[in-house]
Order: sequence, then C-alpha cells, then structure tokens
Amino acid sequence: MSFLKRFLVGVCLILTTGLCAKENMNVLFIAIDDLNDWIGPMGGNPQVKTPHLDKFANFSIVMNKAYCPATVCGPSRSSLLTGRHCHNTGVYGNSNNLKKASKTKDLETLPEYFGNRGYHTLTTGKIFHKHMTSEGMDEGHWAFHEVGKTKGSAGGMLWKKQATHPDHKYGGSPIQWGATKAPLEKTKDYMNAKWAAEQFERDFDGKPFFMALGISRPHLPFFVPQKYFDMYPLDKVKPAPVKLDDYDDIVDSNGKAFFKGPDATWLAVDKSNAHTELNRAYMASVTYADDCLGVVFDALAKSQYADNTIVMLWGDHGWYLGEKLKYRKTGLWEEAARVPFMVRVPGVNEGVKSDGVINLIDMYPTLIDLCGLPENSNNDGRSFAKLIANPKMTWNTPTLSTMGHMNHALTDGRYRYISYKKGVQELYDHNSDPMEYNNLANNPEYAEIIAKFKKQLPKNNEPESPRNTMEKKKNKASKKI
Ligand SMILES: [Ca+2]
Ligand SMILES: [Ca+2]
Repeated sequence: MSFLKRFLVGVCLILTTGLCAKENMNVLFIAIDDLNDWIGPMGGNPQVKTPHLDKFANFSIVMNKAYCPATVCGPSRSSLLTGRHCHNTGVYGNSNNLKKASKTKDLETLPEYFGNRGYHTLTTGKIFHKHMTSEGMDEGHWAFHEVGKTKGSAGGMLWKKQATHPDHKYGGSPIQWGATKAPLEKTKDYMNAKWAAEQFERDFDGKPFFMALGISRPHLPFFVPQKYFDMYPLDKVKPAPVKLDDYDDIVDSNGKAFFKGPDATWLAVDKSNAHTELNRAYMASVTYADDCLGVVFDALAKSQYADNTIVMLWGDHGWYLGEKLKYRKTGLWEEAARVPFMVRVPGVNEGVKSDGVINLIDMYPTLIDLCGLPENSNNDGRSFAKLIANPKMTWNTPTLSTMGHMNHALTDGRYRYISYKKGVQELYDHNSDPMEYNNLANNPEYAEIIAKFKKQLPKNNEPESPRNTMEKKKNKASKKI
C-alpha cells in the first residue's frame, strides 16, 4: 500500500471514529496462553527480554490497562469469543464447554461472525479452550474455515530428568520446567508461527482474512530450548516480591482470616527453595514465545498485507510468580486480571501507549467496528475504537473480571474492588499500592468508593453450566488449571 493510501486510511479511521468501517481490512488475532505483564512494553518485570514485542510496540498501541473477563483459560476465552460475560453464561471454569451451555451454545462466536460476513477464517494453535466430547476433542475448530495442523514438539522430550519437579504438584498438575530436546525450529509454537507467517504469501480468493494464532508458552510446562534458560543466569534472577503477611488484612465480618495461608503450589515451591528457578523458567518461556512472535511480525511486515491488517495481540489472563502467595492463575488480584494487550491499526497512533481501561470482552465489538461489520447486539463488551483513535482520552468505566460463581473484581484503572460470594471484600488504590498489599475495604474513609463499585456488580449471576464429566477420564491436558 502506498504511503498516501496508508495515510488516508489512518486519517479516515481517526476522523470518523466509528472508525470508518474500513472494509476489507484483514485481522490477525494472536492469543498467548498464560502470558502476564512480564514483557517489555508492559513493564511488569524489566529483567525479561522480549525484543520482538518491544519492536512491535513501535507499530502498535500498547494498552496498559487491559483486563480479562475471567482469570482462568476456559471461561476467559469463552467470554471473549462469545462476547458474553461469565455471569451471563454460566461458563465459569475449564470444565464448562460453551457448546454445552444453554446460554452460549447458539451464539455466533467472533471467528464465525467474520466467517459468515465475507471473511476467510483460519487458525492454528489454541484459541478456544479444548474439551473432550463423545465425538472427540472439541478444539473450537468448527468456528473456522481452515485449520493449520503442524506437528512440532510440545516440549515433552526433555534433556535428562532435570525438568520434573514432582514436589510441586497441585490439583494433580505438576509444575515442570527444563530444556527441550527439540531445537527451536521443531517446537510446536515455532512451527505454528511459521505456518501463520506462510499464510501471508497466499491470497484468499479476493476475500479479507481473519487469522487466529494461539501461542502456548508461557503456559506450563516450561519446556523451551536451553538457550532461553541460558539468557537468565540463575544467580542474576530476582524473583517476584512476596509479602508473607499479605492475607492478614483480608477478613470476614467477624474479623476472621478469609485465606488460610499460601496456596499449595507456593508452599511446595517454597519448601524446595525453588522460587528463583521457577521465576527463571517463566522468563525463559516468555522469551521463547517472543521469538515465535517475531517470526510472524517479520513475515507480516514484509508481506502484501503489512498495511491492511489489524493485529490484536492478547494474553488470556495473567499469572502469579509468588506475589499474593500464589503461583499460576485464578484469584481476582491484578497479577491474574491484567493482561498484555497490543493493537495495531496501520497508520493509527503507532508507537503510542494508552491508560484506557479495556477488557478482552471488548475485542469482539471493537474488531467488527474497525472492519465495518454490523454491530452484534449479543455483545456485553463495548467497542474501544474511539480509544484507538484517541489513546489519551479518558476511558475508565469499571471493567469486570470473574472467578467462579459470584466472585467478581472491578477496576477503573485506579481502584480494584473485589467482592466474594461469601461477602468478603477488598479494595486497593493503585496510586499508592500497585502490589495490592493494603486492603482498604474495612476503612470507613472508602465507604463511598465501595458503594459506587457495589452498584456496578452484576445483578444476575447465572448458575454454573454443566461440567464436562469426560475430561477427567480422557483428557489429561484439561486438568491444567
Ligand atoms: Ca491460559
Ligand atoms: Ca494485604
């Protein structure tokens, strides 16, 4: 695309801020599993090396305050792909399949919405959460016209036995890390990235494309080539900060502690004195994922689609590395609720950062807005196309993250308010307390703020949709919480 045409696209998008129905824009939709804010552009941990994301930030808008609709894979992805919050669907956990839930089974998912309106849709890697069914594994492939099947190693072939840490079991799912036997080029994410990169050499019979790429790392197990571990010498790694009495101020109405103590994984890691090693393994996995993303970014930049493709890159939820006395995901604190998020609309505010508060559930209406498709009245989220056009505007309507039935968090970019089903509450002020150490919920000075948030909690909370009983028997992968 010529400079002039690209400039005009950008101006058009900015001026109209319904963002000018730019017809025939392609979409590259990139999900990164379990990636938190430990990437250069988000500033979550300056030790972590992500050169390709750093470079991509120069060509996109970094959303500093993006949050997930749920702090675990299945419900987060089900919400953002159907456009409906958990409390409206009953899809709260990894065992709830959106195709078996009465409130979601007939909804048009995001890829289907594009596919039914003139787009060619294609995918590889994890986009939907997968579920074992009587008809075989449901990976959400029904939502796409085309599925790229690659054969790379998921990393299960390990060097020696160094990767297995059986002490770190929790819920039947061990935390493991170590070097793959497979070289980078034979690993699954790299091969999936290559597949995506190769698609830019095609045409799609004159249709625009919607391509969804799922990158698996840094999801467990942290098996990546040795060179990524070598980038982080163990004696130089500083693990995430831990406050041992952090739970003391989270109490019920009788003043009784709500959390009994650190979670089981944290205790197991602590017992083995493995916090630093585990932090390092996550860092190595993030840098590996970044290298895979580099393959896609470079190919897109050199391709015929460089200037007519919207890129939306997101993590499905955050991850604790010891903060809040936890590892993994779940819970309703910032470390799990905040997600990495970057959006590239060619010619529009490239290299800008925004503090607007958005939710992954807003992606659906935003993408159809940007591409000029008709509004979907089923969407709970709201388009942030206006924010893309003006990233410094005020955009702080409280947004919702849920973990299980009637446990919610709301954030407006300054305060995080948490309300549990059992009546316990938390409130944190990020202006003075970014690690959420000081629970203000029982401080009368904040009663008004709490009352305001309370009013915005969901009024209706759907009961949980049916759990998939086949998964325990047949699908070990689904046990990963
Ligand atoms: Ca995940
Ligand atoms: Ca605390």
